[in-house]
Amino acid sequence: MRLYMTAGSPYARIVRVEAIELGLADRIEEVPATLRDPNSAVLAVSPLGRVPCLVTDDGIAISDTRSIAEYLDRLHVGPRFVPNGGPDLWQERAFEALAMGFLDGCIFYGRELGRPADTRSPAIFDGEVARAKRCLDHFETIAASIPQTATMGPVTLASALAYYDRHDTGDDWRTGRPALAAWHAAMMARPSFAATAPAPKA
Ligand SMILES: N[C@@H](CCC(=O)N[C@@H](CS)C(=O)NCC(=O)O)C(=O)O
Repeated sequence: MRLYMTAGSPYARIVRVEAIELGLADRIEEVPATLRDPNSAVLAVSPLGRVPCLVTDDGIAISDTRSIAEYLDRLHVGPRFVPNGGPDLWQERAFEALAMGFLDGCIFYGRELGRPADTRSPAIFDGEVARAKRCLDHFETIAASIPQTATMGPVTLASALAYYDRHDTGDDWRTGRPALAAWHAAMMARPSFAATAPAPKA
């Protein structure tokens, strides 16, 4: 299998962490791609040009993090990475959706941050920052009950927070959110997160 990715993509990181946690990493060749580039390697396999994009051994190009996560999950025997049953299924799915929505919002404002200040849309930027802060406050209130497990929801939130660390708005999200900070530190200590950490920003 080939996984088109960038080292900095928090979405790609979710499935890269999963691959390590499930013992599948040696079956996956990581192919670095560029973004928003007409010459990007990923455009040879997907017109979307987004990462992650997994090309299966059957030649199917899957360009959606959750679908890739499910695909990889079915390649192994053992505890599920993507919960698909059990009494807590909808709680887990609801949490996962919040974590993914938080990540989507962070990407939105991270993109705005990357634009020259005088071309940013204050309404979009401020709205996304407000959304992120509401989510962070919510995650702080439930941090004690978020499992520190290699499963879809927790890995998504941990990857999103690591992205937030690199594209923050100038204020430290850990201030006033000690439970979430401790939870995140525990997740980041997993070898799978250490192995997928992007290079520090110059
Ligand atoms: N909903 C997609 C989002 C993937 C995504 O937006 N990836 C970013 C990199 S972090 C990307 O490829 N951006 C380039 C673009 O949108 O053209 C998923 O879950 O995989």
